[in-house]
Amino acid sequence: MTKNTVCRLCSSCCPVEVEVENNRLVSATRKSFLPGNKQLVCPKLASAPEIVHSKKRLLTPFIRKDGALVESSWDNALNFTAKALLDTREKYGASSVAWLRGMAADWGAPWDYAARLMHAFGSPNAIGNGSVCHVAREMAHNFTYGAMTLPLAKDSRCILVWGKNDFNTCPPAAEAILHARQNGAHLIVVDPIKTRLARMADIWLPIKPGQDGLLAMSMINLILENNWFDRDFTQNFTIGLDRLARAAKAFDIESTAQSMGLDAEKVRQATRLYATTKPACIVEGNGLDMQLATFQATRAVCILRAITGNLDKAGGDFIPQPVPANNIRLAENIYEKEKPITAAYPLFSFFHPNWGLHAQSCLIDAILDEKPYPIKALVVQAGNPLVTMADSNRMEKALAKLDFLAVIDPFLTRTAQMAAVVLPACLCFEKTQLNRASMRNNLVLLQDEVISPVGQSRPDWQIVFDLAKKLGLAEFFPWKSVEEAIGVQLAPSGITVEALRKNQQGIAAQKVRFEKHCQDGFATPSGKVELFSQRLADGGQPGIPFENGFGSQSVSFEDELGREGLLGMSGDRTNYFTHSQFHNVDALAKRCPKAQANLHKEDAAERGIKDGDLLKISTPRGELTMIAQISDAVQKGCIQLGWGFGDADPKAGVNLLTDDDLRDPVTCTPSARSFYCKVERVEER
Ligand SMILES: Nc1nc2c(c(=O)[nH]1)N[C@H]1C(S)=C(S)[C@@H](COP(=O)(O)OP(=O)(O)OC[C@H]3O[C@@H](n4cnc5c(=O)[nH]c(N)nc54)[C@H](O)[C@@H]3O)O[C@H]1N2
Ligand SMILES: Nc1nc2c(c(=O)[nH]1)N[C@H]1C(S)=C(S)[C@@H](COP(=O)(O)OP(=O)(O)OC[C@H]3O[C@@H](n4cnc5c(=O)[nH]c(N)nc54)[C@H](O)[C@@H]3O)O[C@H]1N2
Ligand code: SF4
Ligand SMILES: [Mo]
Repeated sequence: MTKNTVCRLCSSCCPVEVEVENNRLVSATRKSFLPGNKQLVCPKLASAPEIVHSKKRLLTPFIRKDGALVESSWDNALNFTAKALLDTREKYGASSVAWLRGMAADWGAPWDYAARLMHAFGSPNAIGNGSVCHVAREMAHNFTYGAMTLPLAKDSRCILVWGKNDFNTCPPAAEAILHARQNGAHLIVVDPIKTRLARMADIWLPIKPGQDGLLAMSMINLILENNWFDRDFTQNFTIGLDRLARAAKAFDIESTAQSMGLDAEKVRQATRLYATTKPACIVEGNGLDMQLATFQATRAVCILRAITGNLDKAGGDFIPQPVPANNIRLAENIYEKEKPITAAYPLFSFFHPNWGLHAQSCLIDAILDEKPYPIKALVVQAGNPLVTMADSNRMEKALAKLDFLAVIDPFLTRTAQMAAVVLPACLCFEKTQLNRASMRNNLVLLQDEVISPVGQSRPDWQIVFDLAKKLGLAEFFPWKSVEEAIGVQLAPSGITVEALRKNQQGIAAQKVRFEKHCQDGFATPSGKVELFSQRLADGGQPGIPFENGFGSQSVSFEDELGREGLLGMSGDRTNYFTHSQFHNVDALAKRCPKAQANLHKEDAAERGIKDGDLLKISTPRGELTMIAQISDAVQKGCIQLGWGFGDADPKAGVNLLTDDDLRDPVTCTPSARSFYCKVERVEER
């Protein structure tokens, strides 16, 4: 039987059609606007049946007894968890209990339920991982023009891809770029790695990692000095142009090119092409995340969109039209009563009504250093922080120090192996939930249950509702089914679950409108695009990006290892895996069985390294081993370290090397993406 749902095996949230036989997933196909022979294939989706029906799935809850995890009934496991959380509240107060969600729960309403549960329990500390991902960038957009733009690449004439690798990480976005390219659109790529997109670009700017703020400010300067900006739009709809122009003068391309490792003339060409082709859009990605100046660098990129007049135009950068929905968190009440552990990052913590708290490194501070106060019990939902959070050794100490750890996951991850209770969660095809990714802009799609839960696993929503009952909080979860809860959330849109099941392509909530600012202004305090932000200045941050200079430190361990070391980069996200996930799936693992370190032939020769040698790579935080591969995609001086292998191979986790001490002052982002490291050969192939 053919059914429709949304795949959530990675954060791309693709609408898919699946074949189901006898309650087993048989195959799954991504829906695409391209004809079949031009569509990109997602290997993870192709392996969905193997992932879902894997022998490694957790089929029952587990409780730790005499040091070992033993099978348990749901009732016992939930009672055990509830008792631990209630005892902790009794002893140390409700705020000493925290909930951490990983990326498999973002864009998902189940995360709203977990936050609601924590708030009802009395703790403000429902924490997400957005400081290393999308939310830090979303804040920069928000502070510039009131919303995070969506690049309309498919209809664009010039696409500037900035730190995004869509062929591997988001096939629908890659298809949009391919389509535009076939229609003659220009393509510019800013990426230290020669990705597939970089190979097909008109201009590739192989920037040195962590220098994006320099490049964006240099481009702003070039655009203003050469009059390549949109005078009408800038005059009518922005504030702070003169101050921006003054600040940008410090970023003259002749003086910045060398630090970025770029050719000044090429930057000039790229800037001119981007600024003078209309409409143009910027597709930005995780390459801008995990930097010590993530916030300001992203804001500078946002300003490029504004001064070139591409905001909210067809083929430009669209200001989304979110679907109206009820916010079911209880946050307003809780933050007034209880300061969250992320309070040192107030601008980031409270900038958005839905996103909640994302300065995730604060959680580790609170466990280990008991600052601003101790966290004693933790529930981890849909994340594997032991592998994915910066500085794994520090993370491991923190997890070991907790009085209580519960993990909600479909698999026994390394994080789950440290837990007192493990609750088996369903994967995306086994549950119905609202998927908020499409709801950011107009469309409601139902992620619908297409097979029933594997083993005794339960959907996240049900685990939260059941735990609420055990905690005496049933009154906050009066809904008898997830459909009823979704009905409450969607009420303001007038869209119902019933209607969504009938309209499997989704339901649009409103008519698409361009250039909404002409009528409505922008959703910022001034109603304009804030090149200068008084809100930031009032919060003690530069009102114009890099107004006080670029700063001397942009990557970790430069002082310690900058001379002898190579610049380590966390990558590549291959399209076989999602972070630490699916390395346990044979069909995918055999495509890429071992973590590889890709490096330039000259760096390899200097160190006597050949293809296939075993390398030891170290920083002051720790060391790992990977297999050397000489690659023409990597610049001299850099080494690209395979990402996400730390669950399958504890010795190959990139975060063994990363630092969590230095952070972006606005978003608490550590530099987990780029860091100097020492590279040695330990064994010949
Ligand atoms: N297959 C797969 N798909 C995924 C995921 C996955 O793990 N696997 N993860 C999902 C998630 S949570 C996310 S956030 C997205 C991320 O998806 P993307 O945004 O595409 O992120 P990455 O592939 O990590 O990095 C994008 C590019 O940034 C480049 N880069 C690295 N450092 C820098 C830098 O300093 N400056 C610039 N300009 N570029 C740099 C990298 O070389 C890479 O080509 O993918 C999602 N989709
Ligand atoms: N050095 C470095 N660090 C990074 C990154 C990097 O590129 N370099 N990337 C960063 C980014 S962008 C992100 S988003 C984070 C990702 O960090 P995590 O969220 O920790 O990443 P995953 O390894 O994908 O872990 C997701 C977990 O959720 C489980 N899961 C899957 N589906 C479900 C579900 O429906 N319900 C539940 N309860 N569990 C489910 C999976 O089995 C898996 O264990 O890592 C960040 N850390
Ligand atoms: S890219 Fe693949 S794994 Fe990710 S949501 Fe889309 S179909 Fe699923
Ligand atoms: Mo992410």
